[in-house]
Amino acid sequence: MPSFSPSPSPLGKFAWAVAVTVAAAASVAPTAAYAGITDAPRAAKTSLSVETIASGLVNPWGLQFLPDGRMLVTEKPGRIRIISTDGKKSAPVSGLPKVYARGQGGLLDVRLATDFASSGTIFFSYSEPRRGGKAGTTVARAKLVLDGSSGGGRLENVTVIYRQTPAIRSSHHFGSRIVIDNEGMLFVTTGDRGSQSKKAQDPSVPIGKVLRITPDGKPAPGNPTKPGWAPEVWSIGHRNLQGAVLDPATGALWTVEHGARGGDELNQPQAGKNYGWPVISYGRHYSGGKIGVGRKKAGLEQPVYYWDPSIATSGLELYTGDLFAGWKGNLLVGGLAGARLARLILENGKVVAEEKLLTDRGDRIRDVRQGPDGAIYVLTDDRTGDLLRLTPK
Ligand SMILES: [Ca+2]
Repeated sequence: MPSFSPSPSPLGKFAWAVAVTVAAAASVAPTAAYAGITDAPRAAKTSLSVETIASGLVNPWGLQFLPDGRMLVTEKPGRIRIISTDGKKSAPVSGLPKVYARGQGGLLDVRLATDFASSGTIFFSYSEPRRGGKAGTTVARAKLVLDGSSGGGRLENVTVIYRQTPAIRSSHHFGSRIVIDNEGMLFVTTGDRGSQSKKAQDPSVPIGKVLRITPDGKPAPGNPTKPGWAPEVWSIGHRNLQGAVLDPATGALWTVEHGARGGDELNQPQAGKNYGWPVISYGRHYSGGKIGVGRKKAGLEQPVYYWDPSIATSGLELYTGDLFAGWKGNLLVGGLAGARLARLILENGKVVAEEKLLTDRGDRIRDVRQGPDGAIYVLTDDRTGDLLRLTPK
């Protein structure tokens, strides 16, 4: 299916909207015939109830459920708060390191260790201030000690386990999500730091990569062993990955990454493969210029799906619950500039239909997680961001 390329003229957005409307009218339901990788047929519409659980969160970035149903939320300026099931926000968890809270930088993702219930161990990623005004993505491990009386907590034994190098003087493209795989290893997504896109093709440098490390930050066993590859590198050629999720049934990793204009991608990164940035892309530079050699090149992977116009992909979840009938196995993608939650229906690893949810609110969606109740929880990116709970209406 040919993609529609919006023109940079003021009429471009309008023309795109017309094209989408026409495409939707032509194919209302997913059909086996659809074999494209963008603008999938529109999925059946879901009616949602949207409940604001908590508000006034400062640029919340990462959401994680505790075993008791409460939630950890990171705020980009460098705080973790614990949110009770009825929406009460704790004081900031104490003991966090200083973060580089500028531009896209700050406290990013948080993830519970698989043995959290007994160990209290969490992992978190952040933009770390480095020497000379530089910064880089860093992953730390700590013990979260919950305080029953205040509803808050503190971090103990904070240990940096991994530092992306080299540090760069830039506040752009830090990634970063943490996903724990079925072997207990950590996938960590990074970004190309904006000014370092060529390094995304250099497998010896952990910039513009998916990384896979042990809980101690060492290269994970089973990583690709290819000449010139740093041992922690899983896949290369990525621009800025702010969404990642594991398919627990297959162990496969799914990621979304910000492209340039019109080139946001969904990928299923596999060991040792090259996902193309900045040699191939469906997007164009924001200046309008062509990227690399075009859309395809032998030896470079194609995305599973891409968005044109870009929605500015952030959080990514794979739905496994029962509350939303028929959603099992769907991917949910938060869009920042796109101000939506995209629901992708997959068949045989391909996107066959897409639904655009929450489009009437104008919220930038930063993270999306399935709760223990099967409801969907999203964080909106704003100086006074919200934690929303979505259920079927
Ligand atoms: Ca790509």
